[in-house]
Amino acid sequence: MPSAIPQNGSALHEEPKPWDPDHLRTRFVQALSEMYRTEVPLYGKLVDVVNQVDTTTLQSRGQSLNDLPSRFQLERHGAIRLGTQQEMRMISRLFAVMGMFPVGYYDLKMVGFPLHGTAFRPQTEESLRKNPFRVFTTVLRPDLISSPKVREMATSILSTRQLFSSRLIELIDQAETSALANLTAEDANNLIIESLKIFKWHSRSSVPLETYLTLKKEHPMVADIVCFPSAHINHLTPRTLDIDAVQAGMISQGLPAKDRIEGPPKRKCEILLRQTSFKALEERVSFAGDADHAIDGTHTARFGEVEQRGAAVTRKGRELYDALLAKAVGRSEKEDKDSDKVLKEVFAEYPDDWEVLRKEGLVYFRYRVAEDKAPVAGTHKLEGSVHINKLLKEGVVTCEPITYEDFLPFSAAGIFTSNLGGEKDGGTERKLQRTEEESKRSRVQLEGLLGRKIPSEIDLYDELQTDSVKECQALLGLSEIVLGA
Ligand code: OOG
Ligand code: NI
Repeated sequence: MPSAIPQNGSALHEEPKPWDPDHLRTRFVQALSEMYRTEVPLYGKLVDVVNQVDTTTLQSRGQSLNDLPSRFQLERHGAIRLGTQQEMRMISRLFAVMGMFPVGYYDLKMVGFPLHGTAFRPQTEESLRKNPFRVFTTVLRPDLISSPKVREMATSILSTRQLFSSRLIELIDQAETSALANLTAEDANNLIIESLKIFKWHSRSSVPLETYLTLKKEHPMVADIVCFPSAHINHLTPRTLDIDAVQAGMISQGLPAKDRIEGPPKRKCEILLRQTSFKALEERVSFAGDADHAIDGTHTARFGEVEQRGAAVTRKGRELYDALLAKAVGRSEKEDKDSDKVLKEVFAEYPDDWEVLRKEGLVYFRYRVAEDKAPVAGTHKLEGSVHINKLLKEGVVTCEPITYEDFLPFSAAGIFTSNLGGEKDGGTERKLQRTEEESKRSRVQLEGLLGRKIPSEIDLYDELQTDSVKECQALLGLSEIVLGA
């Protein structure tokens, strides 16, 4: 396994320590990506399409792949669905060893799934710069399964599942308690190998076909979670520079692309996240039959996804996004029009100019003292309290939008739904109305389980922006830099 990731100029050159969390995360995502490529060959094809598109996009800008910040070259996200609270607790301990911590609460009850979860991801600017790999991780909420019989069936099957090998648990214990220095490079290799087992696909179900069908009828997600011995990764998602070109590329190369891109429409100033996928394939599965006779069946779960990431928006920016999205969905349902066209029309209301987005407080920015200005800090004519607009105008400070590192539950639902194999007759889905109050309660439950508060992603972006302003303040020797109106 390669010990160093491809880096561009500014990156580290010394050999990272084997137990460095950022390094472990990078090795892990590389190994996971390799495994998924062999399990789902279409994912390999998708990665090829992304590389072609990005190369072409960069060429048109007079650049090559090597000019991209290193994080781009290995950037991915994945998703897993867990069955029990114990599994969630243990995965959070494993991810912490790889420098990934819960960010954001996602109540998927709002989109009709008996699940809730969080994104495990790096939180610091430095770790994100090295490798922002994140895993959208959900856990089943048996209380949301409407049939008592199915609920009992699901919990009893899950109660005997062992996702984590004893070697892995031992390594996690050690990483948490002893000085990391005591762990060797070989231990690190084992951690990766043992971790992959959690995410690996098993074509042999742990239940009889009849049980699978009962669970699937209740909700396909429940069957996907309960009937297999692992928490197979259900997709892996590379980042691209031009998702419209990847969508077209998938279609022209015969990949079963979903018909539309989720998220905001194409814009000059990309915000949040745009995603599309190729549809999950029907895979052969053998189910436990009578007297050791396996019965053949199929399961639809695993797919490949691609995303284009834009800027992180403020609370105000998010409210505007949610409101416009709801309006667009409502209009295209009512008017039965091409939803992409409606989306574009409705989003004309969302400013599409960085300067306006910044001044209106819709997007978060990372501020920096301009390179040639830092040495003269303190000697320039500015003192006391200065407005950021003045510093930007005079070229003392520069800014760039902060990248959105998280997820969008409505987009997730769009992707989920196109990958469920069309099952919609379940008992659970229709009943999942949720209230804000309930959502708060379930969030607290998940936090209790993880033993820590789940920060809101927006608060983290706010902090990054504020820290960058403070850094400028200190470098320029100002008492205050004023943001906002
Ligand atoms: C999670 C889907 C969420 C995304 O990109 O929005 C996600 C799942 O399918 O379990 O990965
Ligand atoms: Ni995804």
